[in-house]
Amino acid sequence: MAENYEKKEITLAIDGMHCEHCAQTIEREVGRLNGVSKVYVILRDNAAQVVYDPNETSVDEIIKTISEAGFSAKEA
Ligand SMILES: [Cu+2]
Repeated sequence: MAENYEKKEITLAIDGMHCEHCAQTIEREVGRLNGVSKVYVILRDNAAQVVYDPNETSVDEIIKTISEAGFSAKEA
């Protein structure tokens, strides 16, 4: 583990989820990003909690990944 390892947690508001499958797609795609250590999607709140290392990825990259999966996201 790098010495400059950091953890940040963000909550994103997600638009476009219809079912548990959508939630799982987001969890899988965001979970694939380098630096993401935890992603938890709450379907009924249209929200996602992500724990990530800002040295390895960024909120912009996480949001872009969610858009590429077919949903829209913004910081809550
Ligand atoms: Cu769905």
